[in-house]
Amino acid sequence: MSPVSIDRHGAVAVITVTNPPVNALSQPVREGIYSSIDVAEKDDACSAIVISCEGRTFIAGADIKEFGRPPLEPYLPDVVSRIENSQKPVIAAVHGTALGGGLEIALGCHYRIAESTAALGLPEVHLGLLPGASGTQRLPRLVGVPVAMDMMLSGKFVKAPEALEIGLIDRVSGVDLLSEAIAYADGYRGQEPRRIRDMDIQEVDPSIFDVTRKKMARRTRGLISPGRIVDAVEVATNVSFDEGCAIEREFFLECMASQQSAGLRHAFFAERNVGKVPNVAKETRQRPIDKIGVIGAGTMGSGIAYACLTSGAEVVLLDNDDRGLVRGEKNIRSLFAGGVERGKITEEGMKEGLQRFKTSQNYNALANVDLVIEAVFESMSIKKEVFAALDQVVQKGAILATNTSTLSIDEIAASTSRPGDVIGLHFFSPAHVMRLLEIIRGEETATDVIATSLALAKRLKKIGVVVGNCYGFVGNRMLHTYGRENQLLLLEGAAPEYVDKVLYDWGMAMGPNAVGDLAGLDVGYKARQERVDLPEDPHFYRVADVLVEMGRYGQKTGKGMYLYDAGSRQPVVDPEVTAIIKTEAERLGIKQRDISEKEITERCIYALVVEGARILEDGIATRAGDIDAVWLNGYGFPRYRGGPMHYADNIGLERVLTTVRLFEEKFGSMHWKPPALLCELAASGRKFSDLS
Ligand code: T1G
Repeated sequence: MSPVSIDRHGAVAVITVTNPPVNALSQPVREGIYSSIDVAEKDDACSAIVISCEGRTFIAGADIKEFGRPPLEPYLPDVVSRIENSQKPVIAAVHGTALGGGLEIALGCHYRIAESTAALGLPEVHLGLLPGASGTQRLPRLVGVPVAMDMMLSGKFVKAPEALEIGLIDRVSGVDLLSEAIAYADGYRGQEPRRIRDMDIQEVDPSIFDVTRKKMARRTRGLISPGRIVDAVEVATNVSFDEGCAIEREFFLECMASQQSAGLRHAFFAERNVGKVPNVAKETRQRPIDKIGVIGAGTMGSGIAYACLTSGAEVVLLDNDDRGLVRGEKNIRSLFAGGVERGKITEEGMKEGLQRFKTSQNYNALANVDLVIEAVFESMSIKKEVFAALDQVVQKGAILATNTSTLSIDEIAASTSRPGDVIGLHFFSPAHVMRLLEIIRGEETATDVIATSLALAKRLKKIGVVVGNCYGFVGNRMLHTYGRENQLLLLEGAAPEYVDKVLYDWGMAMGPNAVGDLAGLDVGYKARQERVDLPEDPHFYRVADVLVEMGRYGQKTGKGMYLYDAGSRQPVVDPEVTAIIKTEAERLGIKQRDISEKEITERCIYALVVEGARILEDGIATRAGDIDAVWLNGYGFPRYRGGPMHYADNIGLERVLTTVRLFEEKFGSMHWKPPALLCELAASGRKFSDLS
């Protein structure tokens, strides 16, 4: 049965797309729209046409699931042209989000009417693409070059009222979109349809294209499609519409074939698959999470409290130190003020949010909350005390969550009489910004507590990844190996600034040494002191340990791996650190040498892949894509590379294994013994992505 139907309302034919969940333009949808236009044109009783959608949204784009496979006719540009060449006026009735190919379908229509809550956009750039159904040629004609380029380069969704202002739509509907669209279409009966392809592009200063390229270069370093978007729009100002469409097609196919687009498309689906947790059915009843208690008013606690407040929850922030509590409240108020300044929230929203916010120094204030998130000092004994106290005070059925970044959930749960209600909610700093939320299930964590935690992540607009309970869970367990290789490379002769530059140029948001100084070298140091399972390796994190023991914690002390001028976060190379590393290497009998960029990249990134494979073997992550989602959203891994596991799949696991074996020979089996899973997949020519 076709996902596209057509019926007539008076003299207006209504073409309806029904292809849940988002009316994506799969081949049957494209075929259905194309043939329905034919039918409507042949119907003498029809004088105008409406294209509308069932369900929660207008067409949200091409069907991304079809990408990477041989394209099937009718191709989307041809469907859009078919609409535009209709002799009868075609009106797009937009609700929800008209995105990508969906907006291009609407641009092929002669007029556009949208609900006031609708949004429209061309977010292809987030998939390493550019609009591929003539959007780069029609949009500038309709809204002008600057607005069109901004929409396509940012991928932003434009809300209906603004869309009306810029001329992207012609009308904002009232409550009944479809009947208004039919009446609106009826008003155009007999008139020559207005085709965007016939519009001229508003004159622009040609320098706008190079200015835009320069402005974008830093933000989109290494990406292909943003540049191609600018090229396509520049072409639109110089050649005919048809020539422009042909050039756009070339650019589109080039981007579609790129590993960057494959990586970004993998990221898109990986972040949507994280919510599919074995033995946690989608329909699992959730517990309420409207009243949230946060314990610990430090940077993390106040950031978590702010994130919960902006999600609409009531929040009580608790701290046993009154000055700490004052600082926490002050931080929350300044976060709200910052949000208003940046236009993220309104003054009204801030006022309303602060009305839902309370502070207390008494656990009784948490008696009736639905969820407690503990964010106190990373010490097991302190956390156990906190949870024992919560167990006495908080109402039955409430969820008791810890924001620990490495400690055992089971051990913390054991300090309560209700381990089923205990879960890990590992936020990443800054908690109100970083999208990742690691949800750590304990041995006894109840299914509905996991389901509710996933719902909380969605409500906080975070990527909630359910992971198992082990030291460091997924992200930090892997970060430990990445940091280990960085530290060893320093001893072996690679300067901190060299390692950082190589990995930054490779795509990481920041080099590991700059990250260490930012987070505080003392944080990792304390965590290592608490560990009982560290390998007997005198080289292990030696440089970081020596610096911390010298009081060099990083930015917070003005020096760490680098020097920092007062008030500056700009790392400055410190010759003293070079000397410290050299002395330490000599003491350990390590002969320093020149190290290639390739070795630095492979040792740091393959360390992640090896640990990721071990995490899959241990069942700590459900699927390789979950590990990618963690590293893309919590650790600044370059999104266009899809995450460490996708990157390894792209390299080919046989090649990865060969290099890992070389490292094992050179550096020993303690860190580089190839995981059985990696050997198995490499031997059978499979990928990590074949596992899930
Ligand atoms: N194709 C296939 N599946 C899609 C999809 C798409 N375009 N968009 C969403 N889904 C699935 C998604 O995988 C999930 O599936 C379910 O829908 C709900 O999604 C030629 C080339 C529309 C704002 O980039 O931004 O058109 O997990 O969890 O939070 O120029 O989905 O339930 O099985 O995200 O309410 C351009 C991508 C494509 C829009 C809804 N369009 N989608 O958000 O739900 S390229 C996009 C979104 C293109 C043309 C080019 C969001 C949303 P499952 P969800 P949501």
